Amino acid sequence: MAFIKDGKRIVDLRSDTVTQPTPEMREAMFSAEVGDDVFGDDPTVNRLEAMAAERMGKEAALFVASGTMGNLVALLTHCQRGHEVILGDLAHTFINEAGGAAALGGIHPRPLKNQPDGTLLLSDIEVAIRAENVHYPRTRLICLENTHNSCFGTPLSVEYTQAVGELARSRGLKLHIDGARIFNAATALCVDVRELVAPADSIQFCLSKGLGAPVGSVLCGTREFIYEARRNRKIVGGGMRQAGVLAAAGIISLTKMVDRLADDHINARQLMHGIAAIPGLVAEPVHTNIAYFRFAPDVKMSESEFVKQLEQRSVRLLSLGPRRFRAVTHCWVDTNDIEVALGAMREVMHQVA
Ligand code: TLP
Repeated sequence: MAFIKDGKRIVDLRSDTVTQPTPEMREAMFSAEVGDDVFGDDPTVNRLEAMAAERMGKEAALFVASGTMGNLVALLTHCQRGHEVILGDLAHTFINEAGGAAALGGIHPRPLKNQPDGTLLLSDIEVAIRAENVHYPRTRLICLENTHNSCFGTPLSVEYTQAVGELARSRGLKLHIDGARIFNAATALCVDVRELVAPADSIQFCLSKGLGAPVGSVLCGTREFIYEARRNRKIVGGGMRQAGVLAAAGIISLTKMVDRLADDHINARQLMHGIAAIPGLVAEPVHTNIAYFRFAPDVKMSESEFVKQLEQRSVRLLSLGPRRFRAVTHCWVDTNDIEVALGAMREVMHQVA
C-alpha cells in the first residue's frame, strides 16, 4: 500500500497516525451492521469491545474516539477532583493531551523523570506517593506508557510492569497503561500482550496508529470500571451512535494488522541503519517503529529547511525540537519506501556537506 498524491508516491513517516484504512477495512465499514451504541445496540461495537477485552485479558472494554479520550476517561474514572496521578515527565498524557485530566477532572499531575528507557524509577515512585496530610493532594493512580513514544519507542518489560503493579497494589493505588502502541511492545518483546497488561487496572490501546484503523481506541478493565468509564465517556461527549462503521475497521485491526507489526520494526531498523551512514545525521536507538535522529553538531541547515527539502522529494517526517527529527514506520511504508527516504536524505545532506 502506498500514499499517492497528484500521481506521486509519498513516503509519509510523520507518524503511524497517518495510516489510512485498508481496502478490507473500507469493505467492512461499508457493510457493517450498526445500531445506537449509546443504547448498547450496536452489534459491531459490541463485538469489537468483546474481542478487545478478550485480547487484553480484561473483563470488559469500551470503544472511544481516540487515545487521548481513552486516557482521559481512564483518569476521570480512577480519580476524583484533588486526586494526584503519578506519571512520566515525557508521558504523552502529561505533554500532549492538552492537560485534559487537570482541566476537566481537577486531577493533579505529579510528573517524575522518565528514564531513557521510558521507565519511572521505583524509588522515585515510592518517594512521590503522598502521606495522608491535610496539605497534600491524595495519590490515587500511576500511569505508564508502553511503548514509550518520546523515549525512543521503547517497550516496557513484563517484569518492570509487574514491579510497578505490585508497588501500586501495596500502596492502595491503581495502575493505568497508555498502551497506544502496546501491540508494538508485545511484538518487540515476543510476549503475549496479556502478560504486559496483566498488572494494570486499566489499559487503553489505539486502533488508529500502527493497526491502521481510521479512528478509535479501546479502554479495557474490570466490568465495574468500564461501567463507570462509560458514564465518563458520555460526560466528555464521546457517546457515539452508529459507531459500528468505525468499529468494523477496528475489528480488522485486531484480526489482521497485529502480526505484521514486526515488519514495521524491521523497516525502522533499516531506516536507522541507513541514517547512521549519512554524514551530518546522527541516529538514535530504535526499538520498535519510532526512529529519532538528529543533526551532527557541525550541520548549519535549519530543521525546517531539512523537512522542506525532503517534502520536495515526497518524503515527510517531523522536526521535533532543536536539531532533532522523528520518523515512524507503519503499514503504508515498505522497504522500498525506506530506501527512497534514505536516498532523499543523502541528497539533501550532500548539498550541505
Ligand atoms: N501520538 C501522536 C501525537 O499526538 C504525538 C503521535 O504522532 O505519536 N498515547 C500515545 C503514547 C501517543 O503516542 C498518542 C498519539 C496518544 C496517546 C493519543 O492518541 P490520539 O492521537 O488517538 O488521541
